[in-house]
Amino acid sequence: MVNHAGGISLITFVVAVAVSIGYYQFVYVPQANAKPQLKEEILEPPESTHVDIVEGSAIPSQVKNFVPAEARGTIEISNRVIWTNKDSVPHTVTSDDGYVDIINGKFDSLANEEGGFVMPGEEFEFVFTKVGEYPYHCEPHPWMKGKVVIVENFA
Ligand SMILES: [Cu+2]
Repeated sequence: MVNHAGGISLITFVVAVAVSIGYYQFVYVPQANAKPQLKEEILEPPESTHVDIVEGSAIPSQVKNFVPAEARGTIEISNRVIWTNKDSVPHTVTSDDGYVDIINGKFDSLANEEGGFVMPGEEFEFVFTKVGEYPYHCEPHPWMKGKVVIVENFA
């Protein structure tokens, strides 16, 4: 009698553990790791904000490099920023404070899978999925400084 009851409670215990592990592995963990659901307009904004890296940006005495130095985008509309290197030397677009976007990762052309430097005539693009201010610079030419400001959409 005692043994039989013990057997049932052991089975109950094993089942309960299996259910908890299953819940943790297949329900809790996937939910905890899932990226937040963001609106399509944030992930794929219909418009882009443009910044030029102008000719002569590598010259320390030249005041103009990232133009405009402060680029403004609106979330859900133009929170994708595209930098075009119109200079004759490679540059980078690198966050001052190591900002990591929850969807698009590190705000740094050097962290980009295509290789890092924005070569002459090429573009670098980054989609900011959150309203905020994002100061950045160029790694080899630290006097090149810019800022992206992504503002709320009041439309
Ligand atoms: Cu540069």
